[in-house]
Amino acid sequence: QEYVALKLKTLQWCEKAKELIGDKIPADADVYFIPATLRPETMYGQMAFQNIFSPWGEYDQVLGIKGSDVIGTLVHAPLSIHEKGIRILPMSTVKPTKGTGVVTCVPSDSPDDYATVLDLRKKPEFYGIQKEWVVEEILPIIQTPSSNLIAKHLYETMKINSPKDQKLPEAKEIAYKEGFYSGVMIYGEFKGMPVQEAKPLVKKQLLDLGLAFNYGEPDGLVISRSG
Ligand code: ZZB
Repeated sequence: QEYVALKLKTLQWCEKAKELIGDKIPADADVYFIPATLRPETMYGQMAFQNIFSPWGEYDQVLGIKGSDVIGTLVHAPLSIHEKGIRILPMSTVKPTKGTGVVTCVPSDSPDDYATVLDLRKKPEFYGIQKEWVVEEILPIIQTPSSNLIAKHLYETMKINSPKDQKLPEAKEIAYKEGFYSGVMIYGEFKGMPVQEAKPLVKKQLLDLGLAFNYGEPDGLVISRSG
């Protein structure tokens, strides 16, 4: 899998993380969260950064910190319309075995992200988050024959009703195909261009700006892949 690994710079730690980090990380150090994506062309619509509940890998040399300890932390997301930063939020369906185990949230084009965003807004107390951290308005980025918000469209027409819905892998495949083969950019610098052409250009832009790097992962490494 040819991923793009994004560099999300930490702007402000949440209270819990501050406490745990103490003086283990110098106050002026740049700290990045690194989600892996296959859809660099959707990065304009990042509106939350989702972290796993389970502990991070053993490779963390400086300190060990759980995903749940950094929820609410403010990070800068490359190209996102939310220039003041986005909050780290929980996602119960993140796989610790894929990519870096953390993922960026694009509810316009990812059915999994759309389902999670709806659930987070429905149960903020359960997730221990503030409702305002989950932005209400979803930015349309790609027009396909069926919608300019394909994730919402599939969620509704396929009658998906939770982040754990069995129909989500199928919805993801449809969204990938439709976005790639018949999608046209309707936001950003490459507006008007087919997704197939814009994708490598957005990727190059992220790499040139030093906001991302290439990240390859053998397909076989992933344990619970769908399809
Ligand atoms: C942003 C994005 C926007 C993504 C989109 C998808 C879509 P795949 O196809 O199964 O290989 N991802 C990355 N790491 C994880 C993880 N540890 N657990 C769960 N999801 C993860 O999956 C690759 C995609 O899965 C990546 O691309 C990432 O989400 C997510 F509009 O990044 B993506 C139709 C999909 N649209």
